[in-house]
Amino acid sequence: MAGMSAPEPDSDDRGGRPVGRRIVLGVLALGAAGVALGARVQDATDGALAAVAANDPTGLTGLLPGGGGFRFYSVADAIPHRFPGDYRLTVDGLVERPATYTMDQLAGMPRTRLVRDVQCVTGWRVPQTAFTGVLLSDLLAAAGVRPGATALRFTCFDGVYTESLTLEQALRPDMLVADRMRDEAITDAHGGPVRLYAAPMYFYKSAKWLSGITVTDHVTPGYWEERGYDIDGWVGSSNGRGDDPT
Ligand SMILES: Nc1nc2c(c(=O)[nH]1)N[C@H]1C(S)=C(S)[C@@H](COP(=O)(O)O)O[C@H]1N2
Ligand SMILES: [Mo]
Repeated sequence: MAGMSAPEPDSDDRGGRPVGRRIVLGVLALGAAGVALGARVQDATDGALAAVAANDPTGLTGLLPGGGGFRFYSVADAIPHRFPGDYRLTVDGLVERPATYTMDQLAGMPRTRLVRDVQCVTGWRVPQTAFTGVLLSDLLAAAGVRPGATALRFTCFDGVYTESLTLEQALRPDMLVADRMRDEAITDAHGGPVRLYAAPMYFYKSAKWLSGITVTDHVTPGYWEERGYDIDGWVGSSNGRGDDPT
């Protein structure tokens, strides 16, 4: 990782997840009698997690680290929430037709479902995870990319996180603006109602709580890229890792 000392995108010892941790512990205390709570809650067995989830009217077990193999992560202090009816995605910058999309409008566009391994740059992997949504290339075609455009900048309604892609990367058929994950609405914790899903790249590229796409004439490094991670986050050939890009 280029020898840098930045905090890792998923380290548990940063200050950025107190709310998530408190909720997780609360949920476990509520329903998981018999689960030995070690320092790492993700060590809880799948069976125990399933038992908790079955008795969880709040749905908050979706936040459990290790639930389905995912680790919840956010650099913001809290999990932002947006009701689907209030959600808007703006597309602007170097385009002929700037636009604002509602969830219904996104749902009405051509849909793509991708099933790939989710791979975090810190090593955890979730095999064969389905994401469904609208191809970035379709949104760009609708907007009409103007000459001189070379990159995209993504902003999030957590107010903190940003991401980037080159225009060439964004036009690939495996770059999605996703509104479904594992064939369900994306939960708040996983970046719902809409997140980016950059399938061929490490998961830090997949900005959660996506609110804006701005087409630009230069790449603006994203949140973790400012902190030392590769801008071109290809699984297997970036960040000094050799993961199998399945
Ligand atoms: N807005 C936002 N998007 C984000 C992050 C974040 O902190 N904030 N973390 C990234 C990282 S490092 C990973 S591994 C994934 C985690 O997604 P998950 O919480 O759905 O597992 O989201 C990525 N997108
Ligand atoms: Mo990550």
